[in-house]
Order: sequence, then structure tokens, then C-alpha cells
Amino acid sequence: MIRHFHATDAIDSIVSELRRTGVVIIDQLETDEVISQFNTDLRPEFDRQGHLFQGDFNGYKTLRVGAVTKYSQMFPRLLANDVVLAIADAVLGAHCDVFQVGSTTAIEILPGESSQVLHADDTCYPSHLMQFEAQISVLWALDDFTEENGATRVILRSDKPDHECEYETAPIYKAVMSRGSVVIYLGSTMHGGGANESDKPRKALVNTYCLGWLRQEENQYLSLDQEDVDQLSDPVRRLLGFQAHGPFLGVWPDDPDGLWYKT
Ligand SMILES: O=C(O)CCC(=O)C(=O)O
Repeated sequence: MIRHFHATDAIDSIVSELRRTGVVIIDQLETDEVISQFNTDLRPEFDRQGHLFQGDFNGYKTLRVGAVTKYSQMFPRLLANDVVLAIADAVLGAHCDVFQVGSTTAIEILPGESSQVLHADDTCYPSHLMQFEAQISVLWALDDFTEENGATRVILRSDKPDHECEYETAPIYKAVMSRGSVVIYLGSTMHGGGANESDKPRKALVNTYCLGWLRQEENQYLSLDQEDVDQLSDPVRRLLGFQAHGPFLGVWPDDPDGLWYKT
């Protein structure tokens, strides 16, 4: 079973379950008003460009939008949620000076979509060479996630500890949760979108957070215009990767004041 927590639960106990099973749900982390506004902001983009990313992996009845920062003023609030950042820091902080965003993707699974192939998100890195987790994924429910409408499917690492081993026989659990909740999984956790057997779409936002010395999965420097970046608060801009990692990585010669690098 995927264990559910509340935002007020101790971060240590959430992180300990995340390390043990590879996945946790935190219920009602954001209000209905914020999620409604975010959905309203994203709608035109799902309709305009969502179909462009269809394929065998993403599905043919699924709409996707990347570089989500551009499309909603609510996005920074979701991205930089205190509980999410505390969990990311607990998992990643010991292995880097600062962690950063890996990717930002909104996903709408339409009725009739079949299950996505189970996969681990950290395969964008040579994670088999690493002794620790390179990233976590934080998937926000933008609609209620039910057994029928495509709730994310997950295999617990406590059932099958090594994601390289055969996982076909392990039980699969669905991240059933209400809108405004999040399912958080480690980069090594096997998971995938579920089949949507309902008559309504299922929307989600998935943000990944990775070690600050890794290349980001989604290139924020090319995805975001200067105007987009200028509108962000300093912490959010840094979280999106607009900073050096330590004094020697990602340095920028036009930064005589050292503001690009700040610990
Ligand atoms: O939509 C979901 O529930 C998960 C999607 C996913 O895992 C992916 O596309 O990598």
C-alpha cells in the first residue's frame, strides 16, 4: 500500500517511508482555489500544444505541456511548496550544495488511454553508477485520482528493492488521492500513468528535483525567456537552475558580484 501523510506530519517520518518504499502520498497539500486557477491557466496550452508530445511512451490519448513556469503564476507556489522542498532537501541535500529542478510537465490523460509502461525517471542519468538517489518526482493531482481514471501506478521498492531486477510479478499500487494532493517517488521507483477507463480526463503536474551538479532534464535556459525569468522570485529562479553549483560549476563571467553563486 502507498502510505498517506498530512502536510503537518514530521518530515523525517515522510522521508523515512519514502526511502523504505520509494513512494508516499501527501494529502491536500494545496487548496482547491490554487489548483482551479492553475487548471484554468494551463487549459489553453493543453489544447494548443498538448498533442505534440504523443507517442509510444507518452501515449496517444494523453496531452502534455512542458516548461510549465511560463504558463501560470500559480506554478512557483507549487514548485516551491515548503513541504516538497524539505523532502527534496532531505533526499538530495547530502549529495550536492544545492538541488534544482529537473523538469516541469503537465499531463492530461484522456478517457480511453491505456497504461503507460512502468519506468524509473532517473534513467535519464547513468543512475546505475550512483550509490544514491539522483532525483525525486513530485506529481500533483490536478483532478481527483481514482482507481478508474488513470491514477499513477507504482511498485514499492520494499516489494522489489532493486529497480534493475525483474518487477513484472510485484504488486502494483495506484496513487488514489484527491485533487491538490501529491504523490512523491524516488528517481529509482518504477511507476507509470494508469489507464483512463473513466469518461473524464485526469490532469497532473509532475516536477522533478535533481542534484544541483547534474544536467537538468528540461533545459530551462532555452525554455524560458528573460521576461519569464525576471518575473520570478530569487529563490524560485535559483531552484530552476539559474545559479552556479558551488564556485566552479556553471560559472558565469558576467557575474562580478558573485550573485549567480550564492550558498
Ligand atoms: O501521469 C502519470 O501518472 C505518470 C507519468 C509518468 O510517469 C511519465 O510520463 O514519466
